[in-house]
Parts: sequence; structure tokens; C-alpha cells
Amino acid sequence: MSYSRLESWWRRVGLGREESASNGDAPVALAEPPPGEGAGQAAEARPAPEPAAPVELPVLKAADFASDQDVRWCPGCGDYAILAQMKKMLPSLGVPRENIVFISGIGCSSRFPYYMNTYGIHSIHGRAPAFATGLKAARPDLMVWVITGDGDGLSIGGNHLMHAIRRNLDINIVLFNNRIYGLTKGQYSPTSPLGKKTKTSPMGAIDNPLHPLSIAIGCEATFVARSIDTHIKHLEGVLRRAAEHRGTAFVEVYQNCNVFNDLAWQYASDRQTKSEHTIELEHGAPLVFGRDRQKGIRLSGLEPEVVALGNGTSEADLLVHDERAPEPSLAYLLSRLRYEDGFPEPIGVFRAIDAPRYEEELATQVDSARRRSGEGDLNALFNSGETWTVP
Ligand SMILES: Cc1ncc(C[n+]2csc(CCOP(=O)(O)OP(=O)(O)O)c2C)c(N)n1
Ligand code: SF4
Ligand SMILES: [Mg+2]
Repeated sequence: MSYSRLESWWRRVGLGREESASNGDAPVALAEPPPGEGAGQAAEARPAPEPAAPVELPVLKAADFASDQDVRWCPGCGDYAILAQMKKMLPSLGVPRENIVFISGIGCSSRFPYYMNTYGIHSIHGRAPAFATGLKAARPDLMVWVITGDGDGLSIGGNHLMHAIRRNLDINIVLFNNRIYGLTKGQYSPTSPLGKKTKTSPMGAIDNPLHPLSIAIGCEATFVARSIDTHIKHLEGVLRRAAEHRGTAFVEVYQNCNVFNDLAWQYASDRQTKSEHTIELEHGAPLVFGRDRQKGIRLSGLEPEVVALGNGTSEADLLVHDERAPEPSLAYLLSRLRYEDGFPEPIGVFRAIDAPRYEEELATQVDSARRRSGEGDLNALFNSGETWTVP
């Protein structure tokens, strides 16, 4: 791993070269100079630091990210592919393992942190986003991943997920969507389709399903993407884009639970049919799909429609993908394209925009309060004002 790649990580988290040479516990550098001191004066007072000598660090491989734990997922589970792509992608980021944390809730997918040779927290059902929020606010120098399932993230944890997304902390959330509760042996989940028969919906589900990306975009997530467990190169690329994004990155992965909901995504994962039933998003390119790339998506007023290319219809008539559009409506429209309605389902990056990160805003406020009022004293605060002693 070259020093410059590692340095780019520290820069990203707001720490300069001087701090990166220390133990990594340094607080975030705070931008504003004290009242009365201009930026120029502060710069004059401190001599420029000597450039640090290059440090030789080990080049990590995928195997370095594998823990010593036995993987307990069922043979054939889609979770294996997601784990493999995560381990394959992480070394290329140049972030040291001790600066990476995987936080999960409860579910088969949530066993993920055990299998990564990084820090990890197997937390409480649905609460991984809350743990991640606290950790990232306290330690912005860490790269934080949330691993969740459709049950964990959208049933019990829906509230927590929504608030993490709207705050735009610099975290990455990967939702393994198998449209079922896997760990508890096959109850229907918030993403199960209408009519799905399970032990808890013996006559067929009558709840209208949630669509994770529509929720994320509704919360104005700054990065939203989708991939498929069997589409491994694509999945690796999407995970890398999520990692590189500054802000909350929300990724849905279509994941097969071959024991309790086998083939739920077959239309999108099957080699023979996937080019007809999915559409790969590319920024700046028209929405073309199909085995011979002979079809596309066009807007008719506010309604999307599938059109055949040729006979007077060309790519110039199609909707052009703009992942950087500040207005989320088009990304939302893409999130509503569904196989059961006769549309190909988009995969790739739906939205990638820049917006202030919660932890940076928080650090700025804390610094400003410190400059105004000095270091706080928690004990003094507890004992201030009116206090009572309960006998
Ligand atoms: C407070 C609480 N309620 C319910 C459960 C039972 N429970 C464990 S995992 C789970 C659902 C997991 O589904 P999902 O998040 O989709 O994960 P998967 O197993 O499919 O990967 C439930 C309901 C629990 N462990 N704790
Ligand atoms: S129950 Fe389903 S999701 Fe859980 S490990 Fe087995 S195949 Fe995977
Ligand atoms: Mg599930």
C-alpha cells in the first residue's frame, strides 16, 4: 500500500499528514480560527511541517480481510458472494483494517462482521444505524459500514435507517434484500411481494411491499445504488463507489436465500434473462437495455414507458441517466421501475450527490462551543442547577 493512498484516506476524514503519522486517535481538525485570529495570522504563527518520510506499509489482499471464524451461512446462500466482493474490494481503498468497522443488527446477513478481519459490532435488531451514528460522530476517522437485512433494516429498524440516511453521516449501508426473514426460518418481510405465502402469511401477504431504494431516495440519500449477488463484478464496482462516496451511501443487494425464498430474484440474476429484465445505469447515457440493446425507457409526460428502438425511435428519444441531479425525482422514478409492471429493474448508481456530512457539522459546532465556553465539565453539569437527593 503506498503512503499516498493511505494519506488520501486521512485527508478524506479531515486529518492532515501530521495527524495521520500519529496513532489515529487524533480529533478532527477544526477549521475556524479563534475569534480575533485571522486564518493568515494562524498560518504565520506555525511553520510549515516537514514533509513526512514515505512509510512502507503492507499491501493487503482479500485474504487479509478474512477472519478466523467459521462461516455459518447455508451452502449456496447469496451472502457468500457479497462477503467475497467486499473482501476483494477493500484492499484497493488503502484504508488500514484497524480503521474499518462493520456494524450489523440481527439476521443471517447480520453475521457479516464476524467474518471480516476488521473491527465489528453485531448489535441489536434494527439498531445498527444508531450504533453507526454514534461511532461516526465520535470517531470520524473510521470507515463505518452498516450491514442489514430487509427485516432488520425495514421492519424493526426502519426508523433508525431513515434517520441515519437523512443525516448524511459518512457511512455505508448495505441492505441484503432476500425478501424474507432468513434467520428465523422464513416469515414474510417488508419486501416480500403481495400474495407471498409463508408461515406468517399462510393465505398470502396482503401488505404492500416496501422498496428500499424508494425509501432511501425519499429520505434524500446522497448515494443510492443497487446490485445483485450473482453479478459479482458489478457488485464489487458498486461497493467501491459506495466506499468512495462522502456521505451516507445506501446500497441494496438482491440476495438469494436458497433455503427459505429460493429464486426470488431469478428474473434479474438468470444469465438468459437478466439483460431483458435489468438495465445497467451509466451516468450521462440513455436508458437502453435488452439482449441486443434494442429497447429503451422513454418519458411520456411524467410516466416512463418501454419503447423499441428503430422505426423512428432512437436513443435521442430516451431518458438520459443523471446520477448527479440535485433534484431526486428522476432517481425516485427509476426506483419505481419494477419487473412485475413490465419494466427492467435498474442496477448501478441511481444517485450520487454532495451534501454536508453530519459529523463534520457536529465537530464545527462542538469546536465553536468550546471556544465560546471552554472545555465542558460533565460532573459540574450534572451537579448544577436544582438537584435533589432521593432518600
Ligand atoms: C427484538 C427482536 N425481535 C425479533 C427478533 C427475531 N428476529 C431475528 S432476525 C429477524 C429477521 C431477520 O430478517 P432479515 O433482516 O431480513 O435478515 P436475514 O436473516 O433474512 O438475512 C427477526 C425477526 C429478534 N432477534 N429480536
Ligand atoms: S437461511 Fe437463507 S439467508 Fe440465511 S444463511 Fe440460509 S440461505 Fe442464507
Ligand atoms: Mg431477509
